[in-house]
Amino acid sequence: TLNEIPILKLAEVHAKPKGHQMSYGTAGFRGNASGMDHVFFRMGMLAVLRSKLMKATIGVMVTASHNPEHDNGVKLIDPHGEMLTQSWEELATSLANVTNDELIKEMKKIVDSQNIQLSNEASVFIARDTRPSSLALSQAVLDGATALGATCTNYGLLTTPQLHHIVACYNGGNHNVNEEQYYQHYANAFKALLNENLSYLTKKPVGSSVTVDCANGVGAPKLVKLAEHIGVNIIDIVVHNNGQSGKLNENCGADYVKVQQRAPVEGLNMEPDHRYASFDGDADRLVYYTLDSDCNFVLLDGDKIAALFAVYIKELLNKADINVRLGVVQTAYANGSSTNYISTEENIEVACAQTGVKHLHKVATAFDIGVYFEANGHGTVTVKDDCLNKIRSAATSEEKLQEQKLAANKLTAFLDVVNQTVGDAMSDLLAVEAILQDKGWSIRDWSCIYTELPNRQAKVKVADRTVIETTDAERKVTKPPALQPAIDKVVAEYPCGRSFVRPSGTEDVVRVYAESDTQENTDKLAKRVSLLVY
Ligand code: NG1
Ligand code: ZN
Repeated sequence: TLNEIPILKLAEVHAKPKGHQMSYGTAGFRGNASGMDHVFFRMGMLAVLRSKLMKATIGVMVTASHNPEHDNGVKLIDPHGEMLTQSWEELATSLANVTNDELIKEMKKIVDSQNIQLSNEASVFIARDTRPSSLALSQAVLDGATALGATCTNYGLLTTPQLHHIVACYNGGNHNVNEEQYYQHYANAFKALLNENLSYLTKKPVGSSVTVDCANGVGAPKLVKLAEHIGVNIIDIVVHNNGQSGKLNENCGADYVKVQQRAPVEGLNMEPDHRYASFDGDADRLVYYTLDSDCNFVLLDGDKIAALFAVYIKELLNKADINVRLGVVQTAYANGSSTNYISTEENIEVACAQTGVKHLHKVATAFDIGVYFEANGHGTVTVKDDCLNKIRSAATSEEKLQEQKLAANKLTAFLDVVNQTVGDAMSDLLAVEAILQDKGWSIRDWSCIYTELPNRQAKVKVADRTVIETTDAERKVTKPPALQPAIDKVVAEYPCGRSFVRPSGTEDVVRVYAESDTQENTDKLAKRVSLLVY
């Protein structure tokens, strides 16, 4: 049974403000940090229930990712390091929204409906980002989890993907996993991959540095540690926006760079052809950028990272003569040129999923090897176990030629560098750096694989964004009924035109996307479609 008295006592401390309603969105609860304390407390309790049900450790991450510093958020991590299963999102939403008086009743409802054995043990891992509100809010999670008697481990500051990694490894049986082990794992995997590359000893493009804007977030101190574990003689990472002076995500970070299509305002004296990268506030997104020889800003976003990964994997599969199903998963935000390049030019299967990595992840795992990225830089590679075994055995097979074994070996090493649980800016950075190094490519060579169609993202504030409903991986509006025909009509006026609108899952806005032949046309198209939404 539930130990009601201590729960109710703590629930008073973390009382819900009247009328405050939230829902578990694309990436957990997110909003202005003030007034959200009860949500964190309750998610601590929900994590315990989930842990008892799954008989495994559950993670709770306190972060609002790329949102402004005054926001915060919380998301649960399931046993294999994946996002909370969708059917529990509703439970989370109801639990966050009941009054204090209804709290026990609501929890009992969850216990009954999910058939949870309250006598089971529970274990919860907690971590947080660097927001000023995160310490107190992670304490609220701890209070909630301990109120239900769970064993809690507080990892303090971590990037979101680090916590995913730790939860997945722990539940996989590695009970010594911790932050240090994370660095060792990725540093060793990266070094092993470079060692597979015979030309590494002679040519050394990685020797030139990569400058990383860490959005003044938790990625900064963590990336410094990772770089130390690899060694500056192997990779030279220069960390910018480390939180010493600037504000979190303000005029910097992956979201700013991607949406504004410009470099962070402070700190970078950009030089042509040098490699620059940006993380977001919790280091699960990565974008690259540089200046071309005319000093124009050139962005290499999630689409381009996906293309690089997919083509590299395809080449290694071909070289190793391994036949498996490789696919790339994108969202409607993927640039049309990237889709065309991957599917038509490179002949790799492309699927389109709904926005939100949990949707992409699911579609990706249907492939033997799935590469998924959101255009904003959140993504990774998934591999089926039997496929991984196939590649591993090819690496040592007597029947394979030396060259084929080498390629299989390299592919195994590459798959070790990516964090298969979730998009991880640090591990994706290493993967990109390793591929460029292996191919002997400059950032310019990479950016030239295809040329993006000019594109624009806009936000429209409306009274109620939920009146807009979509279908076909959010590419078409179903409600209100008159909207889609109106969009189609406008889009038809622009060469290579494409545009769609969808309600955001993380902000109270409707997002508008447009692309067409020129930036001028694209901006006009975005504006006209925005006006249709009002
Ligand atoms: P919403 O607000 O639902 O568009 C945004 C991003 C998603 C995803 C989530 C979670 C865009 C257009 N949308 O979702 O891709 O990353 O945040 O962080 O970038
Ligand atoms: Zn993030």
